[in-house]
Amino acid sequence: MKERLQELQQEAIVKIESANDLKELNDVRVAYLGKKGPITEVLRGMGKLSAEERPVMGALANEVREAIASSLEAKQALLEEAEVERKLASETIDVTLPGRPVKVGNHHPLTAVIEEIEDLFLRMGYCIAEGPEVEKDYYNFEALNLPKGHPARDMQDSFYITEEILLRTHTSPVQARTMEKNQGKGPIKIICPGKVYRRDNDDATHSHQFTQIEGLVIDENIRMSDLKGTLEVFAKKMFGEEREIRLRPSFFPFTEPSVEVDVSCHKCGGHGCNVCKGTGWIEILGAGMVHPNVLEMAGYDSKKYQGFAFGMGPERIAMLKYGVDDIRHFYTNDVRFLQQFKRA
Ligand code: FA5
Repeated sequence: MKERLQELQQEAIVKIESANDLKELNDVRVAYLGKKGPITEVLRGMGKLSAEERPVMGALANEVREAIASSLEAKQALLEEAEVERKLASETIDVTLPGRPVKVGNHHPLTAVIEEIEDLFLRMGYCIAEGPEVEKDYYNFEALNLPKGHPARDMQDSFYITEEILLRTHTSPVQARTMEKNQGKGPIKIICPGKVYRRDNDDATHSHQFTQIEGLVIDENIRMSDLKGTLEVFAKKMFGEEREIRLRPSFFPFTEPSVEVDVSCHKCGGHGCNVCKGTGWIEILGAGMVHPNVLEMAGYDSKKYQGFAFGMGPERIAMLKYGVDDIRHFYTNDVRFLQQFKRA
């Protein structure tokens, strides 16, 4: 038994020495020190030994185990060190390689223009109001003086979901909702940005889904001159201090009188060019004094309160401001286009 134990020790040490990696070393550990290993096997035969021999053999078996264990430990340390060295050699970093460029994103031009418009009106004391894009026919049309069957509904070809529900065609329903919420009392000064939908054919200046920003001011003694002054400030801040505006008579069922607002062409200064189609003016929005019927329907006393409202399309404003020739560029998300609008 003594010889067998010494033989096993030598055998194990040879195998430990020749192990090439941690896995092989572990296999040796399991083979020699495991419960089913040869040392355990030898110890099982101890029962046949005399009482004097037994402790001697037990001590020898422990020595053999410890010798194998410590040589396993030493080899493991060597192999681990070799593994670290191998990794370091294979993962050498070439610090002279050029770095990978980091792509920095920026605001979508439309978002940037909407935020610019919002900031401008917030500084003039307006609040931002929002409303649902899936809207009731009542708020989109009826509460805005457009009863069912009114011919002016054809001005905004609509996506209906049911007879009473549609995708809003403009942001004006937010005015109706806000006035109704105020229960006919007190002033209102809001702008309402948001998405709107129309069954328009997509072309260079039309999209079936686009954005609008509505403005609404309600108070006592509000006049057309307040509307004009507000829009003049807006045009100068948006397109340059030397810009002028002009109001042309128009028609919207929810405003009376109604106007289309033009701004003098920023490219030619009003002399006429390809941007303004030779007229010197560019149309930017629709506006007017809130129709008394709209005020009354929302519970406001139209003798006491007056108001003005306007609605603009930020896509068209962005097109004018940045000289974009096709509205579809805003929706096709070509990074070559989007990257040109880095904020200062
Ligand atoms: C309206 O939608 C009115 N609600 C605006 C208004 C509000 C008038 C309050 C008076 C008082 P209009 O249909 O003209 O008006 O649309 C307003 C703006 O939306 C237009 O000047 C234009 O800039 C933009 N617009 C209209 N249709 C499209 C379209 N298909 N694609 C992109 N922009 C559009």
